[in-house]
Amino acid sequence: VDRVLRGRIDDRFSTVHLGGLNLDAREARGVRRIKILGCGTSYHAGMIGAQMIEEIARIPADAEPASEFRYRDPVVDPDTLYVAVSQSGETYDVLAAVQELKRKGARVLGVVNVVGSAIARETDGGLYVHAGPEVCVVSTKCFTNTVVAFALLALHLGRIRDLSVADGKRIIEGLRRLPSQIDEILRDEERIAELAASYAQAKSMMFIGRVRGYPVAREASLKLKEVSYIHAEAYPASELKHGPLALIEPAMPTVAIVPDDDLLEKNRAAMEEIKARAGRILAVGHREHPKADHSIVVPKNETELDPILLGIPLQLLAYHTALSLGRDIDKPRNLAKSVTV
Ligand code: F1P
Repeated sequence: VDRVLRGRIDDRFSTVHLGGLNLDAREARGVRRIKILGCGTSYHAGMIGAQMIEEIARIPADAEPASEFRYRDPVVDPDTLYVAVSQSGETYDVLAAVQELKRKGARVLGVVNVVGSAIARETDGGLYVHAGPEVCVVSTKCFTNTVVAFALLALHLGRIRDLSVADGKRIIEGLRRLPSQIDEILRDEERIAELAASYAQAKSMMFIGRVRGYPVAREASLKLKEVSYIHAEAYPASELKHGPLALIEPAMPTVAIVPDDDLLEKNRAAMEEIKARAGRILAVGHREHPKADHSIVVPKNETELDPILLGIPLQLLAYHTALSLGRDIDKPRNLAKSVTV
């Protein structure tokens, strides 16, 4: 990890690039803002990454779909570090955004899975996420690995800046616990499959989450759409009352991302609003939720790292929903493995 993060690009790596961040401590301290760009699942991983960078490194950060960014003649700020995210490294919208940024003199890093891909070659440095090949069209393990890569980036930047030694150690220990906690989630697969079969008849589903839970809700809804073709909407839980509550009724189940964090009470209140309108709720968090009809419980980690584990049962939920509907999960209709036009 340290080698990947600390290394500067070495000439030996120049044909594949991404040999390291290519950012020394002085440069890293000078970063005033981080802007993350990606499409689809990679955009959602970037949203989580932006939150981790804000929480752990205390650098203002946000994510935007690269497909929007490239068309709006963006103002490029020299103190902003841009990060392009892509599983395939070939997605044209991301590549075009990188080229536009480079043309305007920005420094762009990549967080990419496929070694030597076009985006990896165009960026000034960055991280390979080493998820291995994604054999199916939709990105799953790469999503998880990309979020872990962002946690490492946040930790690295935090350590160069003001992150305390104790917090750094706490996050490292949290990262070390992930593999066994992921195994624990995977052991729950049979129950998740049963839940998926019971929700698979829905015509439409709502996904809600607040702050760390919101990008997880977005990715879960995208995964469900992509492989099961069930219509799914994701909203920040606090936006429910600004309109989407009108959609809640018994035929519109809600998947609520409700981790044990400082927002738990607020999230419980959102579940009450849904129950008051006879909505069915599947809660995903760190405990059984009496207000929900069903709960999926994932192991608790450090709060900043919660999104990593919360996403995994939702990938399984989408997979088993699609399976129970007889969909071709590896080759969903109308989707390309990488969108190169
Ligand atoms: C981005 C992406 C995928 C999505 C689909 C189309 O790909 O939007 O997230 O599942 O395959 O492309 P990438 O830039 O991460 O390779």
